[in-house]
Amino acid sequence: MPENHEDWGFSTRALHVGQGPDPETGAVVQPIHMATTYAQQGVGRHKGFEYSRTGNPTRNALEECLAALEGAKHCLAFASGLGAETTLMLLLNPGDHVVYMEDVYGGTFRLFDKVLKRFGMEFSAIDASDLDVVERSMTSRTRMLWLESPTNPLLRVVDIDAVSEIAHSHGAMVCVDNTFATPYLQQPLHLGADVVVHSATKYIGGHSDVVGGAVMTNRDDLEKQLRFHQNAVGAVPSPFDCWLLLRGVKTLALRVERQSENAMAIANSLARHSAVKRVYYPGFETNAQRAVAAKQMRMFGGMVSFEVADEATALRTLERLKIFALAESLGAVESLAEHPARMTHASIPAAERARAGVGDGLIRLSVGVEDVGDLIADLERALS
Ligand code: P1T
Repeated sequence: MPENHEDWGFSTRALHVGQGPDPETGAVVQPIHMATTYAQQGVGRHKGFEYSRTGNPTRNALEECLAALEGAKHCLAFASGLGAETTLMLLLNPGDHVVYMEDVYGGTFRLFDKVLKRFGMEFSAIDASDLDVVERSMTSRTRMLWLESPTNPLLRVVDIDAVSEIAHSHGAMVCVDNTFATPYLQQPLHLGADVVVHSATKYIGGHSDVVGGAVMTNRDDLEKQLRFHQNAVGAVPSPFDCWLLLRGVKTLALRVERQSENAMAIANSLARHSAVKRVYYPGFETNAQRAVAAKQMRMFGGMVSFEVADEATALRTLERLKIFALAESLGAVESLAEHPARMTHASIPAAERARAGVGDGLIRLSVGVEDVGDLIADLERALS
């Protein structure tokens, strides 16, 4: 790896950090190291690898590359976003209190509510876009503030810099799930966060063909504990999955630029449609945190949500789409559409969903890289 990669632009790092011509063969693409174990010259004398759960050269390459993209000192790769989240949360202890943004991915809520609460951790859901609410939610036992920004599915934006200052003044660490923004659009560690989490299944992979996760941090103390847990818990990605993620990430900037442009055009077109009650897009004038989004994001991202009259209208619209696939997940080159209340956020009880503002008439779009005119025409036809 070149030594001066800190000076490189984002895409140069995406293509070259952790990778590069193989010193033995000259291959310009990172090899897939499938070996589960490594021969030792004598007990404990080896070339840096012993057993593939503990360390694998293809995974190392991915971790180096993703660390460089997020502007982080350390990255640890996992078998899924939730594998990354679970391993991270195991740093906490029974009795520890976690404050989290109320509008998060349903699977994150399920992990907190149905799994970690059983082990004595306590969770409070808040609107972290309101700084007074963040301040009031901190207790002497609060160890972590957990954010998504933009959130899933309402695309609310949190001022990462401001909330990090509040959390740190109470001795709590800040974790940002940066899945929706991607490291290309937003780098939370530079805004004061202690840890970043990704579902790499989404924009990092980018092609709907690999499930993965990652945790990044600049803190050596956290890296040491996380590295221990990565091995002790074992939710590691396969070498082939690491290779697919490395291949996907090379075009992250290109894809996200096109997706952001397409999403902005779609948000504008939906806002003019008589069947649409409300559009949620961080770059949209109606978004209360547009100024914060503009301050901390390079562009506004490829996700758009909107409300139609009711559930029946939402389901009918989704079934009539032809280019947008009716599917969970997001961040891929092809456009996807889904119904959060019945799909990605169904694990959140109806009352809590309603409190967070995730209504039955809500549709979430993951805008791909297709020709935007075709996407707008698809939506208009489905809404007619
Ligand atoms: O699916 P997995 O790789 O385990 O990642 C979980 C996850 C974590 N964080 C955010 C913000 C996410 O959106 C997800 C997964 N989300 C979906 C599958 C979805 O359609 O929203």
